Amino acid sequence: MRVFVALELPQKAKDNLERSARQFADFANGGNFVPKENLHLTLHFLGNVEQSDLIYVQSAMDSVAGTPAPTLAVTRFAMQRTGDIVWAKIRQSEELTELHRRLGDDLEKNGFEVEHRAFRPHVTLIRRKSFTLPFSEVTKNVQVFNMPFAATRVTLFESVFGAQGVTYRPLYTVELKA
Ligand code: 2AM
Repeated sequence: MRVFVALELPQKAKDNLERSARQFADFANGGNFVPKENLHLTLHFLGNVEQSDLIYVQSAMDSVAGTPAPTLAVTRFAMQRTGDIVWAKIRQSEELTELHRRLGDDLEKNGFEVEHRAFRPHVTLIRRKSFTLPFSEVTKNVQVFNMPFAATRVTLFESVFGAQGVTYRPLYTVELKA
């Protein structure tokens, strides 16, 4: 199964991102807007993992349970390097960096491969975007709701591909200390 570990976003944060996404939609020719309920911040993408190995992911997650919850805030909207994905960039913080590092270390100890390139915290909003104006013009019309919020839930999700597109099925959650 295709799995990843992510920070869940509080409902209010998802509502605000959805409000920005609706403003992007006014300038869109197409593109896949991520459904509000799918919005998340990936900490570690694991790819295909056998169901019987999920316990080792869970035990790595247990090692970060109760550690400080990062305070997140959207800094701006940006295009990912490939140019067809719109991200909400999330401000780096010590708690977030530390959570990402600790979880990565424990996943590696448990035998999983994690990416070592720089961690760029983001929430993907739109895939295969296509706008009627240059992106720099579009963003002038999109409000950034930058009120900080605590992300207290680290969840292991399975990506499930179905007729309705992709859905993320939560398999296991640990709580952080707010
Ligand atoms: P993205 O939002 O930047 O696309 C579920 O697909 C989650 O896993 C998404 O957050 C996605 O990141 C991330 N993901 C998917 N494939 C990935 C890969 N090959 N490397 C890193 N992250 C990936």
